[in-house]
Amino acid sequence: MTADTFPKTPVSLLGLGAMGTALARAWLAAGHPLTVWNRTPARAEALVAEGAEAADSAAGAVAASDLVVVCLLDDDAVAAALDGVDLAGKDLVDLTTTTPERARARAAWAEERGARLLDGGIMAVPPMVGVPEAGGFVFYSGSPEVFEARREVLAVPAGARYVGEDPGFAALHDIALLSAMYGMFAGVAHAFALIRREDIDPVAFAPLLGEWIPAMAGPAVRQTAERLKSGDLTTGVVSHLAMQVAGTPTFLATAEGQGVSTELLRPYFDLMRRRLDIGSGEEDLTGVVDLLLR
Ligand code: FVH
Repeated sequence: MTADTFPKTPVSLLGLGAMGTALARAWLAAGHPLTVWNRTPARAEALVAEGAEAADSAAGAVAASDLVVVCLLDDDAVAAALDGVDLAGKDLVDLTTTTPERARARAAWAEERGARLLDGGIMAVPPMVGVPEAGGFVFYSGSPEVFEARREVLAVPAGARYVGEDPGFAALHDIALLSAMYGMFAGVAHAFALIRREDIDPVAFAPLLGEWIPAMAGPAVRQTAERLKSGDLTTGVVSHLAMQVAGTPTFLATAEGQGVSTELLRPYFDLMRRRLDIGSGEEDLTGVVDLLLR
């Protein structure tokens, strides 16, 4: 039997929004028998034409396969869709974005109903799904048995990365990476605002920014992790905290001069100043991390 003729795992998928539809197409393209359900049934029509079975209820979709994937707007939608549905014996994979606390509660809820839960955090946008070279992936946490048993089918839409038995860890990794992304988006917005009123072509400016961010981010992420682990915030520092804090008035003055709000910059600069007040000017910026802990 070759990989092409090996029996494919049946999948039931609840939720046919932008992400659910992309997931569905990836599993259909890989030849997995797919049963779909969506609150608004019309969204299933195109997928039925492509080979999916449409269930007329969430319970019907769940009954159709041992592997049930849920990708809905939020955890309230998951609760609404699965209310009263018999989950006994099912492997439930919840790809809905949620908090670590709610993922843990959902795992306990599933266990009470006789199901094993694997929570997932999708690190991709819909056009990246089913396109391995796009680099998208999904964090998974929760039942290691479900991950091992379902790894192959879960890896069809995007790379599958297991981050631990704690069902909250996939959501935590997801939100941590997305939080860093929003910090990056904030910096990009401020940079474009600075040049906005000048005779500078934003399209010509973009590659400068696009090369600068990864050049700085890679080493900064690695060094921050190493310093957090070792507790050594000063050895080998090339851009000292004291120097960086001394430079902050220049950034604020430039923003003011360009008629740009400093509201995105100030909170971070305030943290740098607070760290300098209680730490050492010879540190790098790692000390800011623990200032955020409450
Ligand atoms: N799209 C993206 O870029 C991101 C990428 C990273 C991961 N997210 C998360 O994926 C979840 C689903 O996102 P989505 O893009 O598919 O979202 P929508 O297109 O808005 O579709 C929402 C689906 O949820 C259904 N739904 C909403 N409320 C309920 C409810 N009370 N009961 C049952 N279903 C519900 C909705 O159904 P309908 O409106 O078509 O009837 C859609 O199927 C999400 O957690 C992202 O954070 C996507």
